Amino acid sequence: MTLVWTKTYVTLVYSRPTMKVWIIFLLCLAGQAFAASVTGEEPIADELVVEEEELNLEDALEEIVPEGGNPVQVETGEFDDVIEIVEEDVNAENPCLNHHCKKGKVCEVDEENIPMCVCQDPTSCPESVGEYENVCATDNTTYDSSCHFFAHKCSLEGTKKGHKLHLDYIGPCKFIEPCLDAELTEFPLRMRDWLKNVLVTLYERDEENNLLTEKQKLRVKKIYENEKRLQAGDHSLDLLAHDFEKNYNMYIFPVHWQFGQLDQHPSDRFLSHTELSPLRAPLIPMEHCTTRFFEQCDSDNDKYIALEEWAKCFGIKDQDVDQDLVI
Ligand SMILES: *[C@@H]1O[C@H](CO)[C@@H](O)[C@H](O)[C@H]1NC(C)=O
Ligand SMILES: [Ca+2]
Ligand SMILES: [Ca+2]
Repeated sequence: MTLVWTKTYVTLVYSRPTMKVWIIFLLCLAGQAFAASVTGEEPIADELVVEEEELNLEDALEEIVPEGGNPVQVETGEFDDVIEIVEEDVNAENPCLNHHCKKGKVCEVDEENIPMCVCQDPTSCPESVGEYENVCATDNTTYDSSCHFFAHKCSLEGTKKGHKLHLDYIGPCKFIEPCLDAELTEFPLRMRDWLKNVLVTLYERDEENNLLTEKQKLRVKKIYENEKRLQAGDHSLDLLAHDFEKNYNMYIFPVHWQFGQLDQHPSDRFLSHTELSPLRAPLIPMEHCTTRFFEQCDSDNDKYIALEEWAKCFGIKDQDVDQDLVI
């Protein structure tokens, strides 16, 4: 199952400028390592290269990482409610040329040649060529592609059903084992370790100073240079738990950092379902505790994960939650 994660990021590699490639590649490896510790599979780096040609996850990914988005600073976009951007271009003969519509809609002109966004006919979506293009929605229905999903969601616009319908995860709907209490406690252990390793790896590869900001680098430097740091590897849960206790301080920043990467639409210290998706959607098929973990993170049940809630579910103490670390 680690492949899903791999594919997701490999596609990104080929649709972004080269500097971004590294980030994705690294995330990819890290993601594999994270997922592999559940499945018992060894991370296989070769897959990264092999899979590239078969992939056409663009649509699905657009909502995970929109165009030009730094996959680490994942820009989630309101993929259910993207603001329609209308650019005037006097030279354009086709009024639809620069008229952007949100996902699920396409531009058409009315009798007066005024462009407008209308729901896309699902049959006009490119035919999906493989299961990896499928997406599973929150109603446990598989859609051929995210295009098909958003076209359908558009047709429900204004209804309660439509409002509640979201893209849940990448891939066809499948039976996802219930997450047991004991397994749920493992999730943050591995996730924290993974976040820390992603950051350290970004730091190591940051030759051109593009992967992390100066402020972020200062924070990661301390972790990187700490001799007591637990090196990346396939560690037992006992060791991870022990390390979290012993080297607790090293985990504070990575947890804040990930929150900041997701909290961009808007950056209000709350994560919406949409903002969380770039992390959730590729993870769910591999990590059966993902949904339950993030559900229980929202301890006040308001459908948003506040910074305090986020930090708490990763085991960060109240007194260590710091807005200024979300950089
Ligand atoms: C969702 O659909 C899959 C495949 O059709 C099925 O195996 C699974 O049990 C369903 N899950 C739920 C929660 O209904
Ligand atoms: Ca937000
Ligand atoms: Ca909440």
